[in-house]
Amino acid sequence: MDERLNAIFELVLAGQLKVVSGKVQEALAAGVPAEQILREGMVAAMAEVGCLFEEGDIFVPEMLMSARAMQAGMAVLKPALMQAGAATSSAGKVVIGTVRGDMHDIGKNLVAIMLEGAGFEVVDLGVDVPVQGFVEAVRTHQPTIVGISALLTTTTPQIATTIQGLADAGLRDGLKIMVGGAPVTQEFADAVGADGYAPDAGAAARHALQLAGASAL
Ligand code: B1M
Repeated sequence: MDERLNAIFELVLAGQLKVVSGKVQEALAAGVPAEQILREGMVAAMAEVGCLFEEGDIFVPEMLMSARAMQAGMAVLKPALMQAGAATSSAGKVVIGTVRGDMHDIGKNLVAIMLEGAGFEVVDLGVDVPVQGFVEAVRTHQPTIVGISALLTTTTPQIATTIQGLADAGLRDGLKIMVGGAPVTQEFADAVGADGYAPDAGAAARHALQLAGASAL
């Protein structure tokens, strides 16, 4: 691995919030593509953090430090990632959030960045969003797409509850729903009646463009 990417990987892994931004900036200035920094430096480090946590080698505070370091790096990468999408016209509006009971937002934030890069106006509801939060946001913002994220096996059922809540509120017709998050699969998305599923942020932006195109027909 490129030594700059390796340094970013190690800094995110060690939760070195203060130095990671500078290293990401250096890598960008040296011509390393933003997408590669994200994938090989930062996302790979978070996957390693997950493994270490699972094995009991690190605990929640360390996981949180790594998450903060990743977010600091993402802030530096954001303009370059959005430029890679290079949208010129508005693709529509997306309301996005992480479900009730779930505090994970790094993946959702990345999806939001890529959606903005693809030309969507994004209304980010944050984390721990109750069904009623999605319902009210759809009433207020009238989006083309609702994006629902969940990272825990214990919170994925909330995706189904949220989709049902939108239907019960009479908001499901004409609304496209896209779901994602590490434990979410295409099979799960089909089973809960979502219109779309994406395994990562880049795929989410491409899929959202397809869904918005279909909804405009
Ligand atoms: Co948590 N956590 N965590 N955690 N955490 C996981 C998810 C876990 C897999 C770690 C592990 O054990 N290996 C595990 C879940 C196990 C399970 O459910 N099967 C876990 C656990 C157990 C927990 C706690 C319960 C720990 C505890 O307290 N004992 C606790 C729960 C808190 C809660 O939510 N109620 C907890 C807490 C935390 C922190 C707060 C410390 C922190 C989150 C900080 C934050 O997000 N601001 C944290 C972190 C950092 C992780 C890991 C290490 C990294 C997650 C991440 O950011 N990945 C994670 C391990 C792992 O994922 N391997 C873990 C990087 C990110 C870019 O990927 O989020 O997958 P991801 O997003 C991707 C795709 O999934 C997809 O695109 C994204 C970008 O490519 N995607 C979408 C996501 N949303 C999408 C939406 C879409 C489309 C695609 O459409 C709308």
